[in-house]
Amino acid sequence: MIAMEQTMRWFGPNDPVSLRDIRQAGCTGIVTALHHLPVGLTWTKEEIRMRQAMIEAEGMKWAVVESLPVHEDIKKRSGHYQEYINNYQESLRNLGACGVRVITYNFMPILDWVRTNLEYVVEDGSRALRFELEALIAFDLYMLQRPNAGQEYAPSQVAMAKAYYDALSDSSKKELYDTILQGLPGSEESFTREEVLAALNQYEQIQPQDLKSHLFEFLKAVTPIAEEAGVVLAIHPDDPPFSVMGLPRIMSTEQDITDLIHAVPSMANGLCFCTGSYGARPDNHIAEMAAKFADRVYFLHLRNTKRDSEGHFFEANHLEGDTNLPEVIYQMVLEMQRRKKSIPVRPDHGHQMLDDLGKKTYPGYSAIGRLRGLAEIRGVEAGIQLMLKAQQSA
Ligand code: DNO
Repeated sequence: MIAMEQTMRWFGPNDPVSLRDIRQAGCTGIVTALHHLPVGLTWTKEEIRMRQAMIEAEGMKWAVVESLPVHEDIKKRSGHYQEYINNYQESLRNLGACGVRVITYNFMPILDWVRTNLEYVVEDGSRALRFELEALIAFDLYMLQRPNAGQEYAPSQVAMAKAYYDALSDSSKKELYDTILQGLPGSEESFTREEVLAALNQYEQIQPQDLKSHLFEFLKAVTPIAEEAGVVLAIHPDDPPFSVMGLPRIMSTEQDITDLIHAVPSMANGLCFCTGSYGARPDNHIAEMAAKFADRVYFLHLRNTKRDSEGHFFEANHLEGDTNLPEVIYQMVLEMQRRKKSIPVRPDHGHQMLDDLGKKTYPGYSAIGRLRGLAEIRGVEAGIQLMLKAQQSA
């Protein structure tokens, strides 16, 4: 029976988790990107092959690109967007020529994922990433001081955020600030207040439907090239799956996925199905979505979240939390048999635990927590396969 291709994300030669570590976790595939190249530049075959050679020297293959980032000009459809689309097309051709076939990207303006606490202590002493709505609102209103932000929140939310902010010590304020403005995962850069305000301001006139149409225009330009090059695109959802700091968000719900496929039916237009991102919304029914869009899932991020009624959530262990991951894995096992092809999966984040508690790691990407997640995922999949085989022979 065809099984999922087990992968982990690797941030490149500076990642404290080595390729050897990932191999020992049982992976055959690597998920990585050319993080050292500025966003928008073409990825040349030479650069791609250099990275591939490092991975292959450790007995694995470069299974998925995460991410081939989309330049802000493309999202805003302004400035040099046409040139950046040309570069993107060229990068797809080069990746295809080198045999790297799954390309993850996202269409979140300015910031990638956002959390307000990177060291939330769970009751077993491990650490997880957490999102507190009032912390984000406090940041927006009292630290960033984004003009007009006050009008976007309900008075009760403002009151909660004010109380939250007033209770913070100076060092906690600084920590909150740094946490939210982390920049992209895998990078150390973060942004200044002025830079963020200027960037946010450029999205002032861009409504969600505008951003959506910019995404569809982008896909209309790149999917024909992807088809020719033999690669598929996999869009990562918004994380968290709702608007932050007034920014438009357009890949958060089941309807968003339906619109995406409807606008650009090419089979090169697919999904990175991230259960942790979609799962932070109570109105997303993850297992049903996995079944409905199974044929478009080209990459699977398995992660769980535990929500509370106030809009906060933290990243729970893979088999705990609000999402039933075995149900999702079951849908993917069925899909792989239909497609007669493996789907790459990675444990998306893990708790910082055991020896890793004393180490400096990329938030969410310490080795041992992900190893636990992957081992659990692998076990669930093996059980499902056994059950299906027994059903078939009955
Ligand atoms: C966070 C990740 C995201 C993801 C990008 C894909 O840990 O899941 O940063 O890599 O959004 O483009």
